[in-house]
Amino acid sequence: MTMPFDLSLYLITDSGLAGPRGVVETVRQAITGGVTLVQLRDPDATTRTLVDTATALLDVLRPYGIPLIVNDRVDVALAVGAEGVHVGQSDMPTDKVRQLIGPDRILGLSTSTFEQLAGDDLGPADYLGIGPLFATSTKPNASTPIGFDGLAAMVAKASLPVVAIGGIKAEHVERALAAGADGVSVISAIMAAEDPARAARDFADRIEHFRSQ
Ligand code: 3NM
Repeated sequence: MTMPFDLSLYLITDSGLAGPRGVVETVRQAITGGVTLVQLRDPDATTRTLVDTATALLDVLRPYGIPLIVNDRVDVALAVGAEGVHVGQSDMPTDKVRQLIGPDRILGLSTSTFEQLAGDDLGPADYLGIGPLFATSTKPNASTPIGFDGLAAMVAKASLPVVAIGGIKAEHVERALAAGADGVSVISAIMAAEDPARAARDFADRIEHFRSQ
């Protein structure tokens, strides 16, 4: 059984956008604003840097009980004892990832088409990232944006919890959740914010407000 996790406000790291403040310090600040899940993502980093950053992130996240998900790198996740792995369509197939990480760790999968939503890869996954909701410069090779209507249509077909991703700002929270997403996944709007705690709190407040209605 996969350990419990909360997709509500899912922060993904970006070392470039964090700038001189650094990824670990940015995450440290952001979690005080209400982040519920953190993914270490740095496709260009060396393995050593990933291991060091993941270890430092675990030190920051563990006292809050916030799980750490490692993007793509199953080996790094296992080496540091992270709580999960997130893979894309061209990464390791989810059945192989599940074999390696065992039944308890969290496994996420990125999907951007209806065809992918119907694929065998969903079976071993615990949640889906669906996007991009909007065009984003953070992932230049992302697919065509799906918008709120596309998100709603895809969520309706999804058999797993969904986190929306791509170009999401705080003002999009209500419509993303109204489209059926279980949460929002954010890079630039928090990682590049002057005040990551305040930026995260803006998201978290809107999520709470939406759910209290
Ligand atoms: N994956 P920002 S969009 C990492 O559509 C990533 O699968 C996407 O960054 C997908 O919040 C994206 O700065 C980048 O737009 C999201």
